[in-house]
Amino acid sequence: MKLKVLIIGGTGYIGKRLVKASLEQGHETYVLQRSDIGVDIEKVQMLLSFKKQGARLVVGSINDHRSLVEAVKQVDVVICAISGVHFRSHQILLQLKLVDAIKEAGNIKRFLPSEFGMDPERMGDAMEPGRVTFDDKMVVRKAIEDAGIPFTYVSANCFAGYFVGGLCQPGHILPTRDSVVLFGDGNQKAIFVDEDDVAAYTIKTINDPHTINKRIYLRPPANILSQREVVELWEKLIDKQLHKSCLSEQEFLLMMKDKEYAEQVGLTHFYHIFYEGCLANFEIGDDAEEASLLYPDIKYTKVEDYLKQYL
Ligand code: NDP
Ligand code: GFR
Repeated sequence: MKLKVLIIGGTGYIGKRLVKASLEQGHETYVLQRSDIGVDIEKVQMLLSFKKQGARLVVGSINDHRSLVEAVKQVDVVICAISGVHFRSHQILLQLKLVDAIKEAGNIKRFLPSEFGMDPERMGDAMEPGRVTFDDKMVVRKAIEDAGIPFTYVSANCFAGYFVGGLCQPGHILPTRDSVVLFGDGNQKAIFVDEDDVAAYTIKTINDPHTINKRIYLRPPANILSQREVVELWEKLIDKQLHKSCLSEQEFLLMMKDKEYAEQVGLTHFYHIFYEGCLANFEIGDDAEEASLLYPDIKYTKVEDYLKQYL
């Protein structure tokens, strides 16, 4: 069934892929054009290109309640892909204004808040300062559920661009041909998803009754890999062995101490993923779904193929 879909944060890293996937899957796609856009030429050019591809631009601002209510009234589904990196300003909490607008409009069949990572409900014991990401996302979830808004939460695991590109090394998004530092023995399983597949799976969920008021985990089976396995796939492609060193948990925590706050946030995410294995160390319960099982028609990109672009 074709829906009317509004994407907030549509010119962002995952947002632009959500716009593309929504158009590709045949939905009437609306993109918020923020009235306070200023002289951001890249953003304006991207919005104009969305329009050329058939999207409708809706002028509004997350800080202007009336404009949000008017925008939401035009659609069936709202997806938010607002940034998660500006922790100090708690950007994620701007979504509380969106929840208010959706509640007032009263017509929304499904709201997908900006998650697309680790399941914040499972990160209650996360380390400072990275826990801010999960605490803020849980505040938004509570507001959604208190307002009785139908939702789907997408836990996308690791975006391949951030994690596969750099062979799971913080500060790197291009693969080395020399040496690599492994987290511990490098054998903790993680899960990697091409961002285009994150978007395709996300759009598949919006009119699927199986996913209403559910968490959806993206676990494409070929991409449930350890850091060591990612490195080995790269070594095979370049036909060369990398020099490998192992960073113990203690050394990692010590190294993290003298880093800037913002860098520590990302580093703690790496810690939970690659020392604790938080993405793959649990079974998906009956109260959740797994996307690659729900949507086998999505031919997802395997990590071994994703890496070829870096040759
Ligand atoms: P971006 O940093 O690309 O920002 C997305 C959008 O946020 C921007 O395009 C902009 O919307 C909007 N935005 C930024 N500042 C403001 C503001 N002050 N007021 C209103 N809107 C604002 O986001 P990402 O795509 O990197 O992150 C989206 C989600 O994905 C987050 O929840 C993040 O935690 C998660 N994520 C997960 C990763 C993973 O590996 N699993 C990796 C990276 C992110 P507009 O387009 O309207 O200008
Ligand atoms: C996997 O789940 C998540 C991942 C999540 O729930 C929230 C955020 C992330 C990303 C962040 C995106 O901003 O994990 C780390 C961070 C990306 C990042 C990559 C941060 C610091 C780095 O040095 C880095 O190196 C590739």
